[in-house]
Amino acid sequence: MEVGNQIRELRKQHKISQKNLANQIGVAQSAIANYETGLRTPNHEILIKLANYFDVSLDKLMCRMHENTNWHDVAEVFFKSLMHHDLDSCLGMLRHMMEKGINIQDIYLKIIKYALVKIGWLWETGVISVADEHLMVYELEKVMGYMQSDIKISITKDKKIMGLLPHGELHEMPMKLALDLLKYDGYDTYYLGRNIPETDLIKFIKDNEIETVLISATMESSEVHARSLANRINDHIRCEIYLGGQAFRKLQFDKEGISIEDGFKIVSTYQVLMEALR
Ligand code: B12
Repeated sequence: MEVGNQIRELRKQHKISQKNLANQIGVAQSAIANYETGLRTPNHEILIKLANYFDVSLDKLMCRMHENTNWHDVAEVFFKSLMHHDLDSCLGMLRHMMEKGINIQDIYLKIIKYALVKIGWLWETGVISVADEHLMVYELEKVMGYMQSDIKISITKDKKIMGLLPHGELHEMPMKLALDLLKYDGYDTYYLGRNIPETDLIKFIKDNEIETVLISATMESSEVHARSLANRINDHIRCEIYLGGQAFRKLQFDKEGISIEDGFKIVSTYQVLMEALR
């Protein structure tokens, strides 16, 4: 059941009209009507007011969490707060989910990734400007940072993992998402970005005893640079190298979601990488 249907159900159970409910919550009657028909999704603040008024948990109001989570609704509410640059609500939602024991991988891949893809879609369709796109991505990264400072991260796995971007690639978020997830999973991770002089890069790998290098390529034009970066690292030092990202989406993967090439592997998803590292 979607959040709108749930609001209607609860309103009927409490035998209250849309108008009265709107007065109690401090919104217009049309807002309640729009929530109920699914035309609009209430923001985090309104959801809390509704949950308090009906005396139900947010989980119940949103017909979720865990296995029954209605991820689309949750992701939409989060996205709406981000659109309004309401970072407190964004963070509040993520904190609430973590308190409820929702796993961090779901939060990243179903809420944060959803927001990134939706930002891209709104930009592509001309709904938001490049300026809005940049600001929202920046704010999203800030929310991810705050969230991290809330969690006690401990290194439990004896493997150091470094993340790089190929030459010309500006899409950092996919790599940062992967490294955060690995960090939450107990790996020691390092993000170095792009254009590190080769000698410095090799020295860093040696000095820090990095065992695994990840390279994320989003733009089609980055595919060739990602492969050449992997080959150049291989020329100097032996370490596991995994490539991933949208640039490889047309590649034929084996049934495990991996494509094995000379000196490195290309993986189709984060989950496949996590499995491969185990
Ligand atoms: C944010 C964003 C930007 C930001 C990046 C900011 C930052 N700090 O990262 C900025 C504004 C810089 C930007 C710039 C551009 N962008 Co842009 N951008 C996006 C957007 C909206 C989100 C990207 C993202 O983070 N997605 C979320 C991640 C988590 O999902 P993902 O990329 O699919 O990654 C998944 C897997 O591939 C995998 N994965 C990814 N990397 C790795 C690595 C490993 C090792 C593993 C295991 C897995 C893995 O895991 C992820 C989770 O499932 C996308 C829209 C979209 N649909 O993705 C466009 C998008 C990627 N951008 C696009 C374009 C065209 C551009 C520009 C050319 C725009 C322009 N005209 O200037 C420039 C080019 C920049 C450059 N040279 O790299 C196109 C790319 C088309 C293509 N594939 O060739 C997209 C798809 C938008 C579109 N539909 O047109 N962009």
